[in-house]
Amino acid sequence: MAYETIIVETRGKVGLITLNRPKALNALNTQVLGELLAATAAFEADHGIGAIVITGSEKAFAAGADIKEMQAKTYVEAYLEDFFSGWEAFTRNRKPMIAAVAGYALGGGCELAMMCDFIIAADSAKFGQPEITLGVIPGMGGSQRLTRFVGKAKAMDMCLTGRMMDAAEAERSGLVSRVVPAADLMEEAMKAAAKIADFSLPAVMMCKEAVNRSYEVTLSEGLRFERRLFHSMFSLEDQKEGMAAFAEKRTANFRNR
Ligand code: CO8
Repeated sequence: MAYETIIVETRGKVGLITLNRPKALNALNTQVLGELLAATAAFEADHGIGAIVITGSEKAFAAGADIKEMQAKTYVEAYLEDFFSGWEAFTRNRKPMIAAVAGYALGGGCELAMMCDFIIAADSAKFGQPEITLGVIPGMGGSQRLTRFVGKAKAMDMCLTGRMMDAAEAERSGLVSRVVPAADLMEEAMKAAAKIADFSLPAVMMCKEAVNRSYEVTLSEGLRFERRLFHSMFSLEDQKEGMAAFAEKRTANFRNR
């Protein structure tokens, strides 16, 4: 597929997607969503890919949903087309996705970053849910995911005032996993992705599934789910290899990666 709003590359076992609408600060429109879904689906189907990195530009990861595209929509249009429900499909990707964020991650941009499995931020990153300034509220999960990640106080503050959080505050608040100098962002994100991609793919995918489950169910159900997955792993060749390699003091040579 020829992409117009994203750049798709493969670096070793890592799939790299760069949002590429520089004139609109990578605003997320219907075309971007369609292309992101197609690109991630292709990486999902490619057994050579073990992790995905999604990034934007130095100035903006993404400055939100495309305001100009949605501005004139009526309620009926938004409802009938279930506007932006496609993002739910994006979150069903099973391989790990890292958001490498520099510059603005606002509105849908912040929400896209939160749909990834973790966020590595450049020290230039700015996160925000400024929808309130447009007379609306977050519509791609911001009110729900941000609250789970940073807690009610910060989420209310961000969503009600529309203020931005810098990278240091985002790290303190648990929104991002690490902050790195802007110049090192891509190297760090690609290194993290390559490391993940070098592990056993079924173990990595089950690990992602288990952590995500903790957001959906009670602790006892989550623990049960984790244990069932854990038990099932004793059927993996990679479990035998990983544990044998430890005992033999050598590097594991996982078959499924
Ligand atoms: N949508 C469309 N175009 C945008 C967007 C956007 N979100 N953000 C920036 N642009 C465009 C600008 O219009 C401008 O275009 P042009 O050159 O043609 O005028 C170009 O990008 C550059 O932007 P600026 O000149 O504004 O650049 P600045 O450096 O001065 O400012 C900012 C950068 C602060 C990021 C500023 O662009 C800004 O405030 N952008 C909007 C941020 C925002 O409000 N985002 C939230 C959008 S709403 C949203 O995401 C809701 C998601 C849920 C919807 C789900 C529905 C079901």
